[in-house]
Amino acid sequence: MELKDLLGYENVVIQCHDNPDADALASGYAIKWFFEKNDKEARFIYRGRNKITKSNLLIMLEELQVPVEYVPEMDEEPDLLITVDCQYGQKNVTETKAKKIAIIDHHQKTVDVPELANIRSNVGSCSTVCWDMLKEAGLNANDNKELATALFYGLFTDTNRLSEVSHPLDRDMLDSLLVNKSIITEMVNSNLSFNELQITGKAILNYEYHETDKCLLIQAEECDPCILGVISDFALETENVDVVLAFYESPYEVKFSVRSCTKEVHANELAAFLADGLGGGGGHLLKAGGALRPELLTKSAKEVLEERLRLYYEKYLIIYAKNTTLDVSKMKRYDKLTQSLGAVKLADVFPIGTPINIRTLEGDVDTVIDEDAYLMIGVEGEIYPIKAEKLIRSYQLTNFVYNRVFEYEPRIKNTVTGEVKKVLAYAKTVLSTGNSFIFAKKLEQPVKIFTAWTEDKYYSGQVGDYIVVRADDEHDIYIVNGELFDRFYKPV
Ligand SMILES: [Mn+2]
Repeated sequence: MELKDLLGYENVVIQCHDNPDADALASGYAIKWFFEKNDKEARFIYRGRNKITKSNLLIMLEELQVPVEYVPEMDEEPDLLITVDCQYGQKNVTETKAKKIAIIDHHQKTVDVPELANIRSNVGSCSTVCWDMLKEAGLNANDNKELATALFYGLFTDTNRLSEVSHPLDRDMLDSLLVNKSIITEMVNSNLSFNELQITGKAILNYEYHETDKCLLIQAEECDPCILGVISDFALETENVDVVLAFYESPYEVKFSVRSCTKEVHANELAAFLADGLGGGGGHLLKAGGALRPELLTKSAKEVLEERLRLYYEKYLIIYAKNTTLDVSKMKRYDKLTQSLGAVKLADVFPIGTPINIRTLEGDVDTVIDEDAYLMIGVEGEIYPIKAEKLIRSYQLTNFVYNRVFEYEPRIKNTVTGEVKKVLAYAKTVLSTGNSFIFAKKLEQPVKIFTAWTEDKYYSGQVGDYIVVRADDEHDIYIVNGELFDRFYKPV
């Protein structure tokens, strides 16, 4: 769905979830502004039992002139109701009767999605979704500085002060918004109420320490999710604590934050594992967060999280490739098949000497373009820089166009001028040359492997994936996805 699909309706109401947070307010603000820019009226409302009282939000309403109305009782039945930062039918949004429903959100889908919907579950905030939709509609949020500041603050608060941002679209928005920093500072420093300060203290007093895993489990009362970030960041500083899981349970949601300071646990992987099938989780290696849907839990959130935490720690065998030699007599020998991949000569995109930022789903890389700099697009769509010499050694260059579909098409920014170009227009097909032999076997237990090249970051392999070692280098051990293995290798 695009925003222009919403212009054909007369009586339009935008509604965010009850007890709105900054992201919900910024999102409704953005959509209302879209209607204004198209010379149409739309009301932006929130409902439920409580009027906003949190001081950072009161500052936001006042200083950023958020045009929202509190409407506990609603008589009219609009032609179009757009719910933002929530999904019509969820418990946290008071039901408003309407002839047509549209949904703009970034949470996991929990309802039957109507035809008018844009739900992007992996994006950090609904503000980001709205910002992207405005852009698609030809509008620039920076033309309204209060709105731009509100959108920034929406992402800021929904991702624990940006520490849990992981989607490149969120980073695109952060790069582009012009914000009023002094208002942000003011809101950030009115973030905790005295009540929440107490919740923080009480939660920390009730920690549970799992000594073998050096893991701290902390349950808080229902609170603003940002408190979980405050609690877990602080608790992680304790000696002999490597991982912190802080959470609260409410009838509407279970929210949690994960922090890790050990290279053997990636916070984002643990968060995704905790929420698997019950909600969603993600973030960075060191900081992550997530949510569970209470209606899917058969026991208390605490029991579920404790059990999953234990399973997570029991699950993996850890391998340090540098000091490991696998017994190849128990493995089969394979030859690598020819693969077709993509490559981009960076000097085709911007002139030699240009400092650039390459943005992909996996993260950002900064580099300077030289004659030999290429970008590889791997079989699974992963992007990494490669030098001409290595490229030519292992691949045969062709002049064929390269095409594939990405969840987020990688883009390259000239960091001096700010000009951004997408990579596909410059990509050519390359073919891998065969003749490299490996030994491989299927994993019977999940592993975390620190390869010889990445001593501070591991790759996870699950049962059914393959563990592989190069025939000519016993320490070059890595994991290959089980579903893709047959496409890459043939037995010899
Ligand atoms: Mn949100």
